[in-house]
Amino acid sequence: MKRSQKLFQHAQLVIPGGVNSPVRAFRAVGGTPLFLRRGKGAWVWDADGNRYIDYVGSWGPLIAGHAHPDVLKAVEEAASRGLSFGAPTESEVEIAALLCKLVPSMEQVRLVSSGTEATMSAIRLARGHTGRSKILKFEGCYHGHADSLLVKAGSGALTLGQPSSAGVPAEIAAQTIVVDYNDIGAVERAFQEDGKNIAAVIVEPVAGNMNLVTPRAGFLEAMRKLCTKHGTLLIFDEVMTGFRVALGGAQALFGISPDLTTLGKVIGGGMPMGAFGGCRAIMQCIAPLGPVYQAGTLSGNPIAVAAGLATLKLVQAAGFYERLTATALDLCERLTAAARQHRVAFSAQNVGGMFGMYFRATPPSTYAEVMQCDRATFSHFFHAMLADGVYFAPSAFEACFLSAAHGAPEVEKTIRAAKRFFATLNAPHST
Ligand code: KE4
Repeated sequence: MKRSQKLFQHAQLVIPGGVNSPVRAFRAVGGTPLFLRRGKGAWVWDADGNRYIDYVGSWGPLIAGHAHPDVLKAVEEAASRGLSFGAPTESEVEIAALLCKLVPSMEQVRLVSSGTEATMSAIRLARGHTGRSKILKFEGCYHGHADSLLVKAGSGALTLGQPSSAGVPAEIAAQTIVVDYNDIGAVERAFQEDGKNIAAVIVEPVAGNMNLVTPRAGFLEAMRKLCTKHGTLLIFDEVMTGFRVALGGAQALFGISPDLTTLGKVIGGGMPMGAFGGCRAIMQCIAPLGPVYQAGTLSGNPIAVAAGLATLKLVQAAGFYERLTATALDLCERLTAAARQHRVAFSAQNVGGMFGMYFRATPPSTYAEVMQCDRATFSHFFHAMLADGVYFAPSAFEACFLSAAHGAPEVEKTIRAAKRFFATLNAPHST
């Protein structure tokens, strides 16, 4: 028996579902989740010593590649001085100043330990600042697992077919208005009905939790105008897109300034880190200055900050995002061409260093279109590629991620494996 299978058997005795985050369980694609043991650059090795090109990258954080020497050196140096103090440290000021410089819509930022903490805190801040209770989110968008946001969520909630979680009181869910992504008319109607009660709109400026769905032209701009008109705070949840689609995130790509931004993943370089920030007038509402309470034992943890600072230094290198985007585009174009060669209904697209693949002739632009994708074929594709040494996200509802360490050899190997799979789909049946 493979070591991953043995480990999974044991894990299921002591951890619910054998995993510490549902999407890792391979429930959407079937089979036994890989237990990974090592990563280096674009590659990971499982508990049986098999190696794979990694297009998950810990769901986005490993944009510099696994075990980057600069990141490891920074972590080792910080760790040698102690792991945590529960007191302010110089490096927290350094990373806060850097985040505000790179994301100019933020005049101040508060560090936390996960994307969920960042969005949960941003929602509470928006409610405290506006005195309003309602929030508006989009079906298929995932903003972590805080109660108010687990309503028609994406990612693992969508993968498991439980978009609205048990355990969220109806009274809390009732404060969350959910409309279709890319449907600005629905947003306008929600504001007409309830605008004065909406504290915040929270949106993934590029959706990455119902697979990758890009905003239609004018969608984000219209939302910005509506929020300004109604005194509602616009929250860009850039936990995934921040430092992933561009140096300044999606807000830099689209030239739109949200009122609050949430960050995570890349800013921790693989260590637990999240952040939320905005203009000073709003951030002053946060304790200890203001009435909106928010706290965390390991917030701004020196080791996580060291990994984040080292990663943020690497992504500021000249041409970093141009190269990352070019590799992602090349991969998507060649996957699409290979599928077309074998008459397979498949499409792929990227935004910066994140990409989506769909067993559908064209990329979806709405949740309904995402649900039309052929999930069964995706599962076959996933396992065929895994057997060929390529590790994609184990769900048709997740985006995939490239690192700076992915290059021509990885793309070539991926395309060869994909061609082998596509060839099996419409192969003439041998009689
Ligand atoms: P975390 O609490 O998992 O650090 O961040 C929550 C979150 C918030 N906002 C966005 C846009 C996110 O994508 C996420 C988390 N993303 C998923 C991947 N789709 C994390 C993977 C997982 O849940 O294991």
